[in-house]
Amino acid sequence: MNLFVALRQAFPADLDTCAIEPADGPDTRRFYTWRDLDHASARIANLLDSLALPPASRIAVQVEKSVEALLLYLGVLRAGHVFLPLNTAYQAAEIEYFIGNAEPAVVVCSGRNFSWVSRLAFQAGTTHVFTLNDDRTGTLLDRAAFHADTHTPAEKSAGDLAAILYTSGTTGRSKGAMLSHGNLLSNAQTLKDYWGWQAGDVLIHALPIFHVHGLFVASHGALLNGSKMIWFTRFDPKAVLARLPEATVFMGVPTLYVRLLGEAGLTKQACRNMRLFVSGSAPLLIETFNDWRERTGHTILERYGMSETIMLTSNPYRTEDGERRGGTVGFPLPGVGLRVRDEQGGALHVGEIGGIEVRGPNVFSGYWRMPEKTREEFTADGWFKTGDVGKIDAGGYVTIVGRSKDLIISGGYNVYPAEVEGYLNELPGVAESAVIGAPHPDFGEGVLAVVVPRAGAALDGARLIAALKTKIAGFKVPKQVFITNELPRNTMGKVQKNLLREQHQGYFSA
Ligand code: MLC
Ligand code: AMP
Repeated sequence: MNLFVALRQAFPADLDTCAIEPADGPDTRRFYTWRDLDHASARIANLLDSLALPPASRIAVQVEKSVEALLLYLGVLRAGHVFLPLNTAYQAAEIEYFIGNAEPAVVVCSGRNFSWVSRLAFQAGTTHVFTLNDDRTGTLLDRAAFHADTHTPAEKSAGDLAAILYTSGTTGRSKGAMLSHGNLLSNAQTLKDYWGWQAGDVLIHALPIFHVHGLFVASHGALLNGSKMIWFTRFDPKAVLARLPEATVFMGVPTLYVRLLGEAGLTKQACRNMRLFVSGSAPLLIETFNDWRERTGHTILERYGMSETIMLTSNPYRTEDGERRGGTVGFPLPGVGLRVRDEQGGALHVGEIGGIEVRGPNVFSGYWRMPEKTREEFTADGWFKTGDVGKIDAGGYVTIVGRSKDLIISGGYNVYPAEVEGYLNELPGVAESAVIGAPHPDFGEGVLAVVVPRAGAALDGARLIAALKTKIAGFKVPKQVFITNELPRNTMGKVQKNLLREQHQGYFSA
């Protein structure tokens, strides 16, 4: 079934009630009814139909968060094309790669980026570039306004592609994880049940909508339950706190919880109507888990997932299913298989640490146009190797203890050291570099770089940082660069990042 059809069927009978209430942005007096969602997504789908694109065309979207951006997602599903969201922090070199690799038929960008994005898009063979700004202006909506507000959704089967999410590789370039209508719908239905979504729920939506957490887990959750969303275009802890008494569900990466805890107004009283706080995308520190319980009386439910699989595990919602255990990511979700294997692929005993492998209706079909990479990431018997390292205890709780992939997660965003090192090494005077993560009180992990100058070159860390900021997304840029004469290497010549991590582990906390 087309995912859009399932979401649309979940709309409440009274289409004139509020579906989305903007809590910030240009016009907070305006709100969106379920009928508005239906009509606006129909107009966008009709516009896409009018372009006579090949079936399952990629629609690449790099726009600021807005309700209209979500409507564009729904319109793309409705028309049967493939949604390709892109982080607004990505700059030209990053966008050039995504567009070149995905070959989208349509690109939607914000008006202020039109000149450079459209140049890259047309070079890559894209035929249509529209603009969409966060104040409801832009050519996309101008054009959609001429189209009918009814639309028969494209027929889709479970295996048909619905979205591509780019996720960086350990080595080499980003890979597009291909997610189908069936992947997304089955996972959304599982979470609706497992997290006890109920009548009267109201979700505070304060995450970006270009990644799994905000776009799928949060939005699908509310839509599939016909629940209202209080919609923030950016996370501001004070503003979120002010609306908390009206809400029942909140989802965030750990940084959002850390920042909310920094607000004196976070009290049991402020959370009096809340039913569920969900955390994920990065490890939630046990201190944050405990402090939250102390301050609010609520136990955060931590879950674990990834772009390739959407949600994999969750702590229980209902007490009869068990307690929510801090420091763990709970149990594999119903229908999800999860096992832990040693480096040779051998089975491990309860409590032993190894690579986490998964399978289930939520697991993606492969990386866009990378059959080799896809094969490498699946075992011979069809399990996906997550690259996360963990264990399962006797009670079935899964704990993630680390990652075999060289990945830093900063504030819920993934940073691949190899990518940042590649950019650093191209800067004048740099001989080589090593990028590492160090514990960070706000972001969980913060990015640091250690750089070796070329013979005779005098390097300045601040200059290197400034140069990187013009090339790659800001969250990937090291917060500090250390200049050194040589990198520590083992006898095989491999850089010993563990030594660098030890050396700099106190940098952000000091
Ligand atoms: C912003 N900055 C960051 C950063 N976010 N630096 C490191 N890590 C981050 N995450 C930097 C910017 O580059 C900028 O630097 C400065 O901080 C201010 O930018 P900002 O945009 O104003 O920051 P802020 O609004 O404070 O953003 C912080 C944040 C945001 C935590 C609200 O990062 C965020 O929304 N994170 C959520 C990410 C998310 O949704 N992840 C889910 C992935 S899905 P300068 O130097 O220019 O000032 C997934 C699967 C799963 O992982 O399981 O869910
Ligand atoms: P992404 O590729 O952006 O989807 O990021 C997925 C990765 O985020 C996973 O492979 C994990 O390493 C990490 N992750 C997600 N949720 C959690 C969690 N609750 N605890 C620890 N790591 C997590």
